[in-house]
Amino acid sequence: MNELIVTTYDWVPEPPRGYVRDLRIRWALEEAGLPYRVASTPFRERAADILEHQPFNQVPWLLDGDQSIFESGAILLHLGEKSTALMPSDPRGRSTTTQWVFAALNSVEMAALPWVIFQFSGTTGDAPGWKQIDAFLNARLGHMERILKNSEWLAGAFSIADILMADVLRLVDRFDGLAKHPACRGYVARATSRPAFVKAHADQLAHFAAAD
Ligand SMILES: N[C@@H](CCC(=O)N[C@@H](CS)C(=O)NCC(=O)O)C(=O)O
Repeated sequence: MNELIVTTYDWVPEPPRGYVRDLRIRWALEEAGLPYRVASTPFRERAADILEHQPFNQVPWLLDGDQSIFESGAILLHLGEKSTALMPSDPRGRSTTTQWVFAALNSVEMAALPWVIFQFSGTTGDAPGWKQIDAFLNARLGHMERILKNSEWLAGAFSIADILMADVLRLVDRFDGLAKHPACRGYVARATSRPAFVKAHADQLAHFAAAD
């Protein structure tokens, strides 16, 4: 098997630590027990070659031998092919997992991200657009609440879909956005108590702290 290398920044300021998206990749690799190493690219002065790997000048990307893959969702789908701990191997199970991967990114993260930007910038309350964004996210959370009341994981067994959905929801939880959605909150707690998440999270914090 090719060597798997996850690239993230060498350092980031405190607020995003524990939430930089290389965590999604580390988490999946830990769940699958696949060997990997982590490489760094400078955060402050972006390296010229970053755009060869990530066209939006961001992290993470994965090297699998001579193949370079960006977008955390695409990387997880790629890794899903390597382990049934991440994605079932039967066509029905794969399609179910894939639909929830897209739901996490395109239906929930799409609503969560603008909400989180308002929170990070401290401009909620009467700020123009806030009420609409808050209502948009809460409508999506209402549907996730109904689903998660009856399901431990999204696609039957734990999968890459749960890595993405739980990672999206835990950023909302950071700003107490799940207070009215106890099933979503329970799901985040369930996912983030998994040993693979705990290790991935601790490893990311240690990686950035080592560069302080
Ligand atoms: N859709 C991309 C988003 C990547 C992304 O937002 N990366 C952040 C870190 S989590 C980043 O590099 N931010 C710095 C920047 O945008 O300059 C993915 O899921 O991989």
